[in-house]
Amino acid sequence: MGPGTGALPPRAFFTSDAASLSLDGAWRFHLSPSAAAAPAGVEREDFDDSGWSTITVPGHWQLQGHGSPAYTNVQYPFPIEPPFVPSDNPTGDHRLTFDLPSGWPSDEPAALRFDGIDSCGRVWLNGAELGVTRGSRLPSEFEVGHLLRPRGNVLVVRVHQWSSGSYLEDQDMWWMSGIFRAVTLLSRPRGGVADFHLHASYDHVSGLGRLSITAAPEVLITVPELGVQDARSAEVPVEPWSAENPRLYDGFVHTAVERVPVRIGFRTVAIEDGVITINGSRVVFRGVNRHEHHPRLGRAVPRETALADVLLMKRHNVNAVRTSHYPPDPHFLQLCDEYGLWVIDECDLETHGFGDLGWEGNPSDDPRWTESYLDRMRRTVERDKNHPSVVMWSLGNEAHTGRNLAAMASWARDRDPSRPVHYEGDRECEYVDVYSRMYAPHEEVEEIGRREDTNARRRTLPFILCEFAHAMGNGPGGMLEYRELFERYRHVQGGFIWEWIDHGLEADGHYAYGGDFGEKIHDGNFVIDGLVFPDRTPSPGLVEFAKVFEPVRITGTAQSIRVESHYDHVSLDHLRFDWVYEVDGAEVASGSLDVPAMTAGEHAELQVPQLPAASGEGWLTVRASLATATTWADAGHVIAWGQIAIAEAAPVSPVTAVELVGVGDVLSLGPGEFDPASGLLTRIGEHPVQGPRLDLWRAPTDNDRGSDAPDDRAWREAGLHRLQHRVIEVGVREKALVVRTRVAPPALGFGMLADYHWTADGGRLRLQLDVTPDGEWPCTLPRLGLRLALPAELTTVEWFGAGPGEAYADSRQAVRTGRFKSTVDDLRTPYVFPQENGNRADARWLQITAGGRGLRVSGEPVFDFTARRWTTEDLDAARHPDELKPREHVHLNLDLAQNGLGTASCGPGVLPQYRLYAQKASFSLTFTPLS
Ligand code: IPT
Repeated sequence: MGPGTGALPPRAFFTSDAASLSLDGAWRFHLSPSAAAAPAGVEREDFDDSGWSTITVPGHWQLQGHGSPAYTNVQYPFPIEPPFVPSDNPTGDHRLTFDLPSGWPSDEPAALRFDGIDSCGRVWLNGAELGVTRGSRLPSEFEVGHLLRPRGNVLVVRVHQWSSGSYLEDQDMWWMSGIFRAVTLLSRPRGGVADFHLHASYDHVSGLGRLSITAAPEVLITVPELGVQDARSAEVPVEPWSAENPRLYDGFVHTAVERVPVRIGFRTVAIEDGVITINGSRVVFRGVNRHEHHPRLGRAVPRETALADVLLMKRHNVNAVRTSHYPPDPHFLQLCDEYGLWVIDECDLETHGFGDLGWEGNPSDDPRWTESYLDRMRRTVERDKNHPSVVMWSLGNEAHTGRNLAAMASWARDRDPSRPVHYEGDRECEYVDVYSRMYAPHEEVEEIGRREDTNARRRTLPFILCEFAHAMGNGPGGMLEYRELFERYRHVQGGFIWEWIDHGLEADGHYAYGGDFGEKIHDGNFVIDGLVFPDRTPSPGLVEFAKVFEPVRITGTAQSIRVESHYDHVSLDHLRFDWVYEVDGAEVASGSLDVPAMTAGEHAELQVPQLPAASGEGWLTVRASLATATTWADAGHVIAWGQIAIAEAAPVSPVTAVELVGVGDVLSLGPGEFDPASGLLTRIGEHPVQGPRLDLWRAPTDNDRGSDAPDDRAWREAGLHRLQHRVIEVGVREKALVVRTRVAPPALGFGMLADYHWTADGGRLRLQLDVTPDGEWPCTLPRLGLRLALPAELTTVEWFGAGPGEAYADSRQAVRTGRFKSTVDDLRTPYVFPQENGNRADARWLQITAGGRGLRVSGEPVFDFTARRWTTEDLDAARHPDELKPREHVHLNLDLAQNGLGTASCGPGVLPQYRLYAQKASFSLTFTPLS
């Protein structure tokens, strides 16, 4: 249960001008099913590995053809009897023979550094044992200078999948093993920079940066730009570092024999009156939890992928990252320094599975584990202490509470008083500096905001949501209401969405999740809960995040435009403001807007520009975009936007009942033909159709399926997925066709009376649907609307309404009113686990066509629609998107409403104002065939 053995004391991660050699690449590899079955003598230099396969280091063996990944969330996939692990402990032997580059200083010490081995590695160089690593996502260094020779060095690492360390690494992610981060040989010259701790604070009152270095006496710092030369400390006027303006000063930490390039950011983190401030200003974390994940490489995330994450975050208004639940690859933090992200750096620690035993035997309070806990914290803090981006230390995740955590906190505070300590599991806040909760519903956050907490200590602390708005599948809903709380209460300082990326792994033509590798114990698709898909395509959830958390808010009336800055540090000088005026979705004028200089947090009221008179629905869209390119986006990248309603729609002439119903084998009315028995529309103009019929069902989302009392269970118990339609009457009135039905689930007594009232004038057909609940409804409704089947070739979709993306009642900030064009295929959001998706909201009209022929639907005034090539039942039944095969129709849903999304897969459900209840309702649409 101890930490590893033989390693050098932890120190800062840096590169220098001293010699170094990357040992990444192809290694010899052999996997044994257990430690006992592993070959003897692998450490010997003359061991014959010629029959072994090769493996790429860094990498996981399970993703390179040896064994398979396995996913569990909370449960340990082995019996809980710490520190023992299964005898069937997959063991991977890795061997590499390497030469030193010419000029390697052979008489100097050298360190062999492993940035991450999962979960435990025993290391030999040239036959000599160096020690054992534990702490998968933490570095280990071994002294090897005395063992090196110019040619033919033999490095051997025996990695066990399971070790006592596994008990501390029960994070919600794939179990995958191996040397998954870089291996480097570093010359460590005598008299060089062994380690250093840079302190770079900023005094926002004086504007001075204070720089000092804690290190061996011969270590000095030079920052040419600041005129700092061979110093140990300095005080100079500087521009501060912030996530919004990540100003870095390049310098060198040096001794007579070694020079280490450093990038210095001056900033001061403080807690003042229960509020976290940075450089004197309150900050709001608009954050995400980031696991390291790549769909083919797992946690062996290449640098360009880490950069892709940072760029995507910056472009979507993310300003903070919690490195859940372990320190990331060290290069990620360099990117955070450079591009500007606040970081909560979390230690590699989670013992969640003990929760299933009521925390009986939890290592967090067991003194036998103290050294392991402290070791992990030391290695986190020492490695990452010089990063300006790191503004808080986190002890770990879901390890309950106990003395070992308290010991980590006090060690960290002692070692680095410049950063607050975070840990969500300390619910009483006995040893943390920040009160943190995960998935607290809005009302709880509101209570915390009002300082109504019964716990006196917590009432004095800043509050953050270290996890909120679970981004599993379609959702999360309710982000806007969280933002409102972050703005209402100064000490409620934002949060971190769970989570950044879906951990899907490429396999069998789709993204695999738990169970897809035949695991006996697994947690299904709970690992697919990110704002980006496994290939990092932004999901609608990320687009919504970017809008909800935009740092500038633009609102207004027909007279005035309000621009609010929600930046914490920078002014609006880097933005330009442009406007476009559209009438019925067509641009009629545009221009740029003069916005006065504004510092962080200010607002201004501006006059609406002179707009041309035009008849129709007029919307003014104002966009704030980057005036010049930054390191993370081009000039013109839109940071924020707002839409202001200027003119109302011109009235459309209503359909007046003029056509007579024709009675024969079919009933005919205007452009429509109906089946006399069912009353269903069978043809409109030249197009055969089926429907429209009342529809209340949707393919449950992960959030519908979540929680202890999931909505989808109530819906299925109410039979909403198998409603039966009984025709009460197909009534021919003179100028109307009235179809009265009762729609109800089998075996149950309640239902819905649905009356269809059809009228026509010339080429248009109008439907009024009236629904009336019959009996007591036990649950909410997934949707209330109509479905109809159209010819498969109608795949071009155009609409005037909200777009371009999908939108639901509680996740619809990111859509704007406009005219949009797409295809049935592109309307789909291919969630890794199939579920309801693709709803387009508030359509005034919709045209679904092929070569200009097809159908137009108009609302009174609006409707939502979803179009797909399969049925809702197909979608409900599918477990992976590639199971969905186009049917012989395009299926179109036209909805009055859908239930909101919520975030019940982990967290609060749909907020009351977004729930859809069975109640009396009327819904009218006009259908026009296009030919
Ligand atoms: C929370 C975990 O911290 C996180 O790792 C993840 O598992 C998340 O849940 C769900 O996806 S813990 C939970 C008990 C709220």
